Amino acid sequence: YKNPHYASGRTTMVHLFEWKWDDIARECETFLGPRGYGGIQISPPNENLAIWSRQRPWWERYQPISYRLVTRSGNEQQFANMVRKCNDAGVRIYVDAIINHMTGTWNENTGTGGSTADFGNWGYPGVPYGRNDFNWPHCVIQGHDYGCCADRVRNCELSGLKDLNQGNEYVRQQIVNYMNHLINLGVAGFRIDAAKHMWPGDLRVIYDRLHNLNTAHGFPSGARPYIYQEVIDLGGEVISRDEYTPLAAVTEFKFGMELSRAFNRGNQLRWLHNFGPAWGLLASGDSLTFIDNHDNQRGHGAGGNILTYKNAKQYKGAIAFMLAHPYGWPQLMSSFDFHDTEAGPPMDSSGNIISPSINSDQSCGNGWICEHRWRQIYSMVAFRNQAGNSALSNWWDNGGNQIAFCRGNAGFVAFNNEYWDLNETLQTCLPAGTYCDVISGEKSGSNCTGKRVTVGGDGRAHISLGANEFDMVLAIHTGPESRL
Ligand code: LAG
Ligand code: CA
Repeated sequence: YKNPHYASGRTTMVHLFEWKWDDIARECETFLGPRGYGGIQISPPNENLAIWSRQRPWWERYQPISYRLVTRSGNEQQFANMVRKCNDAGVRIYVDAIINHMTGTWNENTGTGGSTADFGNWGYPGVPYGRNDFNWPHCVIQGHDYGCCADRVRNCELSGLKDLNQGNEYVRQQIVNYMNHLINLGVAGFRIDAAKHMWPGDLRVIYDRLHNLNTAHGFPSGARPYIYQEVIDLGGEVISRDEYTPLAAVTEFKFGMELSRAFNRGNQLRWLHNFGPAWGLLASGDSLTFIDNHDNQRGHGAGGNILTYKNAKQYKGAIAFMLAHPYGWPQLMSSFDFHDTEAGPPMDSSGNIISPSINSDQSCGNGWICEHRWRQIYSMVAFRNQAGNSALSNWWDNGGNQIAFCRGNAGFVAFNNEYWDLNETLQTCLPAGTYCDVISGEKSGSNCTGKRVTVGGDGRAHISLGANEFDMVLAIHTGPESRL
């Protein structure tokens, strides 16, 4: 369950938060496939409660009302078409699976596909679920439960969301049927929402009943789905991420927290020389890594001081470090613009999501940020693909906030997070030649639109990164995007 089954040479996925299936299909063919992206985490595809009383917030999608594939992102036919087109473009689809709970209690009770719920009787006829399928006696998780009481964290309600009993054989089978339906449609794996709130033993039973990935979508025979479990473990709680790594991969929230701190100048970049398990992070192969996610970019979930698109120079620095560094399996965030932390995606007055528009410089409009279309970000995806599994070498730092390192003989990256310029002759480990920096610009025919770096026969090159430049990173590599 720890292999993402990317198409060969691909390494990185992006969370297209609240995107519609038709838009994702097009994005796979026109951008993500050609640019070397490996996969996409999509928003939950199963029917959710439509919460008009709160202006259709983004979080209504975390309140399932049935397992029918009908949401604001599209219907089952559009879903199937998306998965087919993305797999054909070499881009895998990973589903955000909400299997811990159903909805909370609201005055309105109609789902995005027309299903209803009878909250007072724990009734979800669209599945169907009834009273016996939920944990009993009814209780709600309190803050202090996280420090003492694993059974309450797993058997009581998370934010008042009706808590399914995954120990119940009927419930298990409904969940397995839902996930297998998605596997049959060609998805490559799952994010397990709120995994901390379910018993590892129950999850193991569910995972082991999942089908192999669909060979008609290009997966090798016998391939198991990639599973990354959302467990927020920053230490100090009774439930640990280590209870979940024997099952499958786990989201490593410490990763983005530490890199956000460092690139926010709360810690010197030089200390990153041994970033990884020495910092208390999970083993690399167990670790789904990211800077921000849909929760902590808006202060939900673990919250904290996390870098986002709103702090672009520091954010692009942290993302470049994530993608240049060999640790973990990286995931990028692709956001819609928000000011109100509860607001849903760009939508019209009927609640329909408005598609992103694409500007002439490849960036997005209509309220979509599309970080994955920022040159400094997609260029580092290509860098990571080129670096493959080569080791980090030739670490250099100035004793403070200027660092540089190589990835084998395939890539070189430098960072300047000081208030003064970086001007050094450094070992790049690359073959002699001329390279375009893929951060300040890109290769255009036989020219560079940004900086040009000349590597000598000894692998050394003069590197300059001004403190006041638009970006704090310089990156060159042996792929066709950089080598002249
Ligand atoms: C998650 N991971 O464990 C998701 O990443 C996170 O986005 C989900 O919370 C949560 N677990 C449940 O799947 C989000 C919002 C919550 C929201 C919840 C359900 O962060 O704020 O709760 O989705 O929509 C909302 C209200 C609560 C209310 C609850 C139940 O904010 O006040 O009690 O709905 O009606
Ligand atoms: Ca639970």
